[in-house]
Amino acid sequence: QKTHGVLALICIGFSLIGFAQNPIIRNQYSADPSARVFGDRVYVYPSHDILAPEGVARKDWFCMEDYHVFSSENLTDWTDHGMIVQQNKVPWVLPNSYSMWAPDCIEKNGKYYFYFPSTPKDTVGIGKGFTIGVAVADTPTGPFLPETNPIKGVRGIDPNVFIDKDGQAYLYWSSRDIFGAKLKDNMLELDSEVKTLANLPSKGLKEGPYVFERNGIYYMTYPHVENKIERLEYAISDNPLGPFKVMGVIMDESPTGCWTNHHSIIEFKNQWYLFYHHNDYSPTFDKARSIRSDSLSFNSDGTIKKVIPTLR
Ligand code: FUB
Repeated sequence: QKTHGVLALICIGFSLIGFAQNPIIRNQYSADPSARVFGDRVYVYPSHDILAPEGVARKDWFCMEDYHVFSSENLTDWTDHGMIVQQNKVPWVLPNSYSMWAPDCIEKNGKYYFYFPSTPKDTVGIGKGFTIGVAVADTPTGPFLPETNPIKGVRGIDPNVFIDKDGQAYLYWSSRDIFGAKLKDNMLELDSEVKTLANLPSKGLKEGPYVFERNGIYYMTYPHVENKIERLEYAISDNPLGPFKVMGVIMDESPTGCWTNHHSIIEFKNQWYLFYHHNDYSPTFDKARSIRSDSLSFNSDGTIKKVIPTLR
């Protein structure tokens, strides 16, 4: 009796501080969650993993043809607002390339800018590989109108956008190293030289940068692979483009073998959260992933306490 009472109290406590039930999206595979607070809701823009359709996409690889957006007011009940961008409706994306990888979305002056990487039709000036484009909307759930061309000067995956307190926006992305540049006010063009961010690990940075600011500290957070599986780590700086100082681990490698992890970090109703992914619904195939969320907290010196993933 007493034990049940204690358990009930622990559960109520967990729900008050916002431990979500994991995985948080249960109607489809999802990965690479970019969470954002817009108004009084959290919106999540993930990749949408699907199983490769026979004959048109590589069976054993990542396969994505579109993006959905989800939102919640309590981090427990999630609404799927439906598809917002589809590969064959983006003028610059190579049709049926199934490579709509990790996106991000941000609000500026009442417009919502959705950044996503994919394989371009026209590889002149880009070469083989990915580039990054933008779709723009008047609300967080769309309709999003894709730009005709990708952003000039960007080659790589996993866009992340950060807007500083002075209104300056920065775009980050990966292509072995992590790169960053200022964005123009229109949020559609680079406004500076591309910088390779300094003093991050020299090996094992493949993807997934995510920048946020707290108490004047700029946190560059990223997955880092040393032994096949990605570990979420972070570095700090007093400038959004670095140089950075590597600080430590946010989340250890998955013990069950999902080799990618990709995350975002937000503050919502005075609590910080880490969004990330795992392959909960597809334990034997780690390209069909599911997004998760757990509380995250800081030590008094601004360092991040390691997050231990919660079970379902
Ligand atoms: O989802 C495809 C790729 O896997 C992402 O772009 C990476 O961050 C990794 O999660």
